Amino acid sequence: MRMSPEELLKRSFEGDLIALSRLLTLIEFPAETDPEIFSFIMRELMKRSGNAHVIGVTGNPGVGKSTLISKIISIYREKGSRVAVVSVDPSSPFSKGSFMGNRIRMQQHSQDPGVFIRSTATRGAKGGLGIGTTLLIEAFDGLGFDKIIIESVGAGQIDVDIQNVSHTTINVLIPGAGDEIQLLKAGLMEIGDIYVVNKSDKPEAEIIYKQLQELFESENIESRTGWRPRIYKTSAVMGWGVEELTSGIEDHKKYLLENGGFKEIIRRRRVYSTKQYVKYIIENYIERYLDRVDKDLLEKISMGSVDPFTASLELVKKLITK
Ligand SMILES: Nc1nc2c(ncn2[C@@H]2O[C@H](COP(=O)(O)OP(=O)(O)OP(=O)(O)O)[C@@H](O)[C@H]2O)c(=O)[nH]1
Ligand SMILES: [Mg+2]
Repeated sequence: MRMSPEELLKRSFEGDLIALSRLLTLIEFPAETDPEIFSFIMRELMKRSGNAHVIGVTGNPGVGKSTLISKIISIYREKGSRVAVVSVDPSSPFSKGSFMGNRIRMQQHSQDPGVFIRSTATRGAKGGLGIGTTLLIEAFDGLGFDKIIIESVGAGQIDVDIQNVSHTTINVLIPGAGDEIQLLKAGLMEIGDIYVVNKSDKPEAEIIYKQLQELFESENIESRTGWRPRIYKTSAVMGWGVEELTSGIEDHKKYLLENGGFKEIIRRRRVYSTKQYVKYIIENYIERYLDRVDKDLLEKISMGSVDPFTASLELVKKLITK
């Protein structure tokens, strides 16, 4: 059955799961929808968006992000907040397990109408987020979710992408994360708002916790919003320290609300999202154009009778005059 856009929105606002899934798929793949319908739907959602607290959780594969998020969800649910999770699957052959793992670790919330978990693939996009992530955030925000948690695999660093869309960025480390500490010390790593030493049921956790503490005390490090990063110790499996962590996340939200950072981050997210789409559309256009490059020129390039730079200038000139 096809639903009109009005019907789709109405049912999604009522919490109908089928309508909601359909709406989110439509938003994730905008090129497959009539542009007018798309902009109507987004307009309706964005009339209501701008209130959700976006929390980015990043960290190496297996540090316990999903397990931790599941515990954080429980605490927010006790407070009556509605929670959406966007779990970003890096879609690499090495991460097949991640996609399923994320769902399994958060399964206890699957029957709760106040929790919605959505997986999205990066589909080869650079950085840690898929192109659709920013619009999914906008949609969940407009649908009235209070907390939107993004799970993204960072390769040892907080990727810039997650900082561009999140109010609060959490970097999860585990015992033995010496490399990350080195990167932080060398100033080669973006500074997150909150650092979590997870798996602190292991005694070695104390070492990295102390190292982080020393580093942040000595260097007077601030995150990009002028906030002094906090460090928490948790054991996601045991449920230790998650209450404290969650109240730290709320302190950070309060900090942003008091100094105007909260709205500013939403504005920045929207500009960032637009730029990402412009690049995405142009890149796709160029890919299609390059697939149709004339055979003669390709032959000359591959035989070496024209150098790659000169050939590329010619191709760009042709593309622009088209
Ligand atoms: N000992 C211990 N193990 C934990 C803790 N938290 C998570 N784990 C285990 O670590 C493994 C990975 O946990 P996940 O929550 O899937 O980790 P993740 O960071 O989401 O993993 P990816 O999504 O694959 O990157 C699982 O076997 C968890 O049970 C913890 O606090 N202590
Ligand atoms: Mg996970």
